[in-house]
Amino acid sequence: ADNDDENEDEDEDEHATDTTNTSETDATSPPISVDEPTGGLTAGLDPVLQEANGTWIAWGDGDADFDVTNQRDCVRVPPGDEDYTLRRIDLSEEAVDAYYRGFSNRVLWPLCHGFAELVDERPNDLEWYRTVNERFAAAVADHASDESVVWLQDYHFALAPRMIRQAIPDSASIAQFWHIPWPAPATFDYCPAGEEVLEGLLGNDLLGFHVERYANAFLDCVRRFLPDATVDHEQGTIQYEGQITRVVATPMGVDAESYDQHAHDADADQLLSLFDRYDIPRNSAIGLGVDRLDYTKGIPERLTALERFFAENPSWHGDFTFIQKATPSRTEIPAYARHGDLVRSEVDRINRRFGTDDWQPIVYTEDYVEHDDLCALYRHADVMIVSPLIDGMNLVAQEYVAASVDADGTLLLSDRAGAHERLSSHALTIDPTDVQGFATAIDDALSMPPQERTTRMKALRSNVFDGDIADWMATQFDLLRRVHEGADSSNSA
Ligand code: GDG
Repeated sequence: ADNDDENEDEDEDEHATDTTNTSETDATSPPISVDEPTGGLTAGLDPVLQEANGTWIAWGDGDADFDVTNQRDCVRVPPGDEDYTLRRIDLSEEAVDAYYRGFSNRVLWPLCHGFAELVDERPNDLEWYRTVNERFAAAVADHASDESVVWLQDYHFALAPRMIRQAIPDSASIAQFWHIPWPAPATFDYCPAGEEVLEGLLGNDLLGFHVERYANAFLDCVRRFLPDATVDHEQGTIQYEGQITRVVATPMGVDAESYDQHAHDADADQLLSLFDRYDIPRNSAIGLGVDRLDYTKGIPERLTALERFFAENPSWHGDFTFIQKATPSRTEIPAYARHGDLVRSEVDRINRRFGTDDWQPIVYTEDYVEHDDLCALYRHADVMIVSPLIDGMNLVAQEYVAASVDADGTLLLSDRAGAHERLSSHALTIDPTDVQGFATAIDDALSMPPQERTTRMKALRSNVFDGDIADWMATQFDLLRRVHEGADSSNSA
């Protein structure tokens, strides 16, 4: 099911919680059609929910407005099998604006990414964030029993765990995965209701981050802002008001098999039609960037480095084309609107500077790219550039690797992405703000001997396949079970 309100990545905007053991049914349901997204968290959760006969609680609009039209908020899915319940929380436009575009994305998102200067809280945002967290907590309480496992996704639910803890039996397990970075105390200090946010998250039995750095920053913040909490950095545990929360780093993977399979299926004709669609000379080498249009993704810095590269390497004019797929995101928020304008004007300027009648150095598109086309682009991109200024993980880097079935491409990866901790040994590391170093790395990637390219990519591929989304999912539930049973005394996660 697609609960997405902005046609963004399904991973980020699920706003979902899951509980097991529901008996909810609706025998009078009219037929429901379900789009199954390929790869990503949604696809990963689906089999888990089916096996657990659980409940998926989410909000969303567009095609998912079955509850509004049919006056009900629970349906059994998937059609035909009806293994689990999808419960929809209907939010008013005012609620979405204040809770989602407000406190979540004007406050927590910039703050957690270290952009304190972009925090832009409006008067009702926090109150709506509380209200929506309460509504989700109440919905969880409706469905949960004392054997339930409750799993919350992301920063849209910082307050809900404590509310759920207060509403359901003590023996239920509550876990959360925080998909974005966690800031150092000096930055978190700017968080409105910062103590309430920390207390909310300490309702969890298990709190997961992508990398150790974020988990440690969370422990540091609790130590600094909740003096009554007992923080054990060694064990990664926090005791607060009688509750123990285990804080872990569990890097998320992608559905590597699926990207591999789709990339294998992408034949030469599909690639040629993409070259035609984007007006790229047939013999051009390809560089690729795939990002939400977000100020954290380092797109302007990437364009500056490409400009330097083209200025220094006229021999590549006409022979190397960079495709930037940018997905418009949160466009109602001024910082995003300004950022989009900046990116578009930079692309125009660079294309005017170097472009000819037959060739544009940068092909820029905001159109949605179908999954199989994306896999074809990944497979055939000679250079993939992932250059965030900061990023919780960055799945695109891993998707590129999983789809590089010919092992002949090179990944340029920012040292500020969580993914760098997994892939640094065989990617080319870049500092996104070092223009000259970045431009040189593009040149290095394009002129790398084929043998080295293949060696690097094969090593990256075994890393990505060894820690895929299924492993990640299994780790979450295994840890939660161990934590809940009190059997987990190591800090080796
Ligand atoms: C957050 C964190 C963390 C994009 N355009 C198209 C398309 N996409 C897909 C990509 C990828 C996803 O969007 C983007 O995922 P990222 O991980 O790169 O970034 P965020 O959206 O910021 O995600 C991030 C993630 O949560 C998971 O924890 O890694 O750090 O910020 O899957 O493929 N897919 C298709 N067409 C497009 O045009 N098919």
